[in-house]
Amino acid sequence: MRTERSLAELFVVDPERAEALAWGRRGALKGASLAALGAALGAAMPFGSRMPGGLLPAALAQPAGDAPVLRMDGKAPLLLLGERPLVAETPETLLDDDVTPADKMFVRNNGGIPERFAADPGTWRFKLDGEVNTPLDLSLGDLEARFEAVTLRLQMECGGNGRSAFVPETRGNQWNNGAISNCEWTGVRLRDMIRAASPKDTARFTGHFGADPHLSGATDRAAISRGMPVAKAMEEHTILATRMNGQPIPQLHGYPLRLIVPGWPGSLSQKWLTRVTLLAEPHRGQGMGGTSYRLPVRPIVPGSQNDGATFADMTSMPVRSVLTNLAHGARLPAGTRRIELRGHAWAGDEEARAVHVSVDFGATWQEVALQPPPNRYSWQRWSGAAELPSDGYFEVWHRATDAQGRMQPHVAANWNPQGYGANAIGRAAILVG
Ligand SMILES: Nc1nc2c(c(=O)[nH]1)N[C@H]1C(S)=C(S)[C@@H](COP(=O)(O)O)O[C@H]1N2
Ligand SMILES: [Mo]
Repeated sequence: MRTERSLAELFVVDPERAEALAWGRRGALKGASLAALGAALGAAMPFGSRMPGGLLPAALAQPAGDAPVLRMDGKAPLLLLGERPLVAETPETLLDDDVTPADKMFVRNNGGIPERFAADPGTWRFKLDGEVNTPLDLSLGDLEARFEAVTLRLQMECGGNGRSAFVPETRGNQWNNGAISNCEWTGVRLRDMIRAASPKDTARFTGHFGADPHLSGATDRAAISRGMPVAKAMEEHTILATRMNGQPIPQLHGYPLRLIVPGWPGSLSQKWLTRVTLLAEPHRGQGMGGTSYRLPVRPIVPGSQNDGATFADMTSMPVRSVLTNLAHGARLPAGTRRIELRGHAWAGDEEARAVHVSVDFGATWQEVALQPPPNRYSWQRWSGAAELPSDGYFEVWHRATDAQGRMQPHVAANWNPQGYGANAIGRAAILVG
């Protein structure tokens, strides 16, 4: 079969270039993808004639399951991306629940974990200060007694989710699509607290502070300290959470108090929250300015140097989908002619409006069922099925569209030095027979 031959040539002649040409997965070939390629070469590609020129099969381009695994009490076997600070991503097939259980929640730390507070939430204080007439200094009891509690399912996604798709490679954790969670959070609205503090007219931005130590041990440096425009802080879904999935927040995820800023980069959702300050100018904390959580307003040359001075802060995360019932690299029994497909879709501040799937390299797409979110900022369940004409190598492509009509693009777009906002179409390679 012609496609198989050109595939083999592509691999033998120049695998690195082949990868770069294709869908943007870079890096050396790993064991599992070699095995998958071998399988793919041995298999018929029923839709091989529809494969766009220059496209590399996902079996080759995306390593499957060869990352080190997190082994930690209370956590599922997540993919370990870094140990110091601790960073781990959730494989898409572990994201099947509508509400993400604590053990399956991805981990992104920038500093250490403040163990010292785990034993004594009674001494925890939260301060709201800065451009306000009446600063607040509250215990957790005060906070829960004074302000109304709300419970919401909220997506929380790392600004760098999908980063590994950028070509050339960008700085930072090489996330696939698993830096996303959708937990049920209980807490009080930040806006109620801001109102109680009587903000001044000059209060236009926030700055967030947590108790986690800087990795260097320096006490005058924050592991991360980001901020946002007050308009986002005043949204009714921006909350200070004390409970997650009906339980105290796990220590690793911010116990006893954490900010949740749904739809925007996860870095705004400060864990181990001790203070929010209101500011007249954008906050200048760790993770603000330059190329941090900022995107080019006009595209820059991929791989070029840039200080980010003309970039804009990331706000809403872009539309994305995950496939949760079928793993990339799955092998299905010979004779399988119909596959059930399901997952979640979300779109930052927007709702997802549609999800489409394709099993013939994007030549044809079919729309699948998409549920409305149970509340704004929750991800949405999608489900459907696809028919396969025969045994062989297939790719399941899934592509979400947001309420503005924006779709996941074919490749990670708007390259930026720290690799934010990559939301390319999802592709899972499967082998039938
Ligand atoms: N105090 C503190 N808050 C933090 C971080 C951190 O390192 N320290 N990391 C942020 C980033 S970059 C992300 S993506 C999310 C990750 O939350 P999780 O580890 O609970 O999944 O927390 C955010 N809040
Ligand atoms: Mo993040």
